[in-house]
Amino acid sequence: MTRSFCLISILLMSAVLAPTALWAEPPPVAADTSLAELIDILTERGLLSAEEQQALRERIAAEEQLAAAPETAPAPEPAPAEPEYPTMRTKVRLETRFSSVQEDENQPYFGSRDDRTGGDGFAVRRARFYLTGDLRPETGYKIQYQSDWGHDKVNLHVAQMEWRGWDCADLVAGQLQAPFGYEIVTSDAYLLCIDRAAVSNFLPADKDIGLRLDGTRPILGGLQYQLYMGNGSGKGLANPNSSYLWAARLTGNPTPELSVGASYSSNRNTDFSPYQSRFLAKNGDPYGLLPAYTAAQADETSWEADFQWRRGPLMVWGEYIRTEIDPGSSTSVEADGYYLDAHYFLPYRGTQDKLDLILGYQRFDPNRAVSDQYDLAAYTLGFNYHLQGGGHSRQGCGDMFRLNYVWMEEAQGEVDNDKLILQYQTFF
Ligand SMILES: [Ca+2]
Ligand SMILES: [Ca+2]
Repeated sequence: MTRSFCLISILLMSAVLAPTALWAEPPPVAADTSLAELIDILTERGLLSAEEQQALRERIAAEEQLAAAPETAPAPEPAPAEPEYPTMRTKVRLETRFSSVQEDENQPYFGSRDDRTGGDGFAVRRARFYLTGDLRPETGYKIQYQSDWGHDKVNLHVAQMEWRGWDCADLVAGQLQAPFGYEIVTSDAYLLCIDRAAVSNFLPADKDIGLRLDGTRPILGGLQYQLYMGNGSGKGLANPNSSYLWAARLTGNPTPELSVGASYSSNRNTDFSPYQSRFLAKNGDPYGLLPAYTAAQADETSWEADFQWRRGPLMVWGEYIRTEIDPGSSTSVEADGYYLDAHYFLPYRGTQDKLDLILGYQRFDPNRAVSDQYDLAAYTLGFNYHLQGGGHSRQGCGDMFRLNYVWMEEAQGEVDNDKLILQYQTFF
């Protein structure tokens, strides 16, 4: 009734304030004239348009109905509807590059395709297509196809199911990322340097087929954990024997600015590992270990520790990894390495999230018992230009131009393999 009273007041005020010429012959307004009649009169006098008349009538009718029956008042906004299952989302990652190596011939291979003879020039470094979504609130899936440089066929890179129905952990099954290390499990769209360090390419387990438990409740006073068991034979391959790859990873945040992690893995009697398929096979098996893998007799044991520290525009990542390879019939080989990368957002046109400066240092030693051409020390100077604005977070922006210059020093038989890489990438 209060609103009706206001309405009447407004109408009467309008009438009073209207030019007096319109009231030359005052209308015979009866004391019991209804509000609707008053509106009709004002319309006749040209003080209200037909649309205003109609709108006011509807408003009065609604208020009268509400006054007569308050229960017909409109219901509060309903909660957002549940998504219609199954849900599906697509993502695309493209990385196109130009690289130039000093002398692109017979250089040692350190995990980047630009290192291989004939590997520089223009290339589509990554072409990835993702389908992700949920079948039900507690069941998700992820499929990733790749057609990267060097692959002549599109192939299945990731195919995993995720069960989130437990309170304490999520179960992930399929072809997935083994939980070991930091840089290798981070999408290269978000790496600080354009390419991973050699130690990340060669020593951690990578994609494998098996089961992973991702803890959702902290343990040991605040640590997150992941546990893995799988074939240990890489993508798309069955297990040749009854030994499996086991891996575990713990991560924590001692301070809001510091993340730390540590991982351990064991792969007994294996026929495959990134060390075997990437380092040994592509460098001509310098230590004579490939026959042990062919016979599925190599035992690998690895551990690592990593940290990521961020404060405002500055970010520093470091990681050390060590692997022992026991071929059974001869002496074990120990391999190790580390990287230390710094990233700083430079002031640029009044912002500080568009242009990064990157400084990187890494060491890799595939056999600590010998000094040879595969002992690497490398320095990187780089810049990233974020097309969308990067934000000061790892997941801030995968859409950027990158420029890296990498100086590569081998302990023996130094070769001219320094390289310049320009990359234009997007991830959406
Ligand atoms: Ca060495
Ligand atoms: Ca060199």
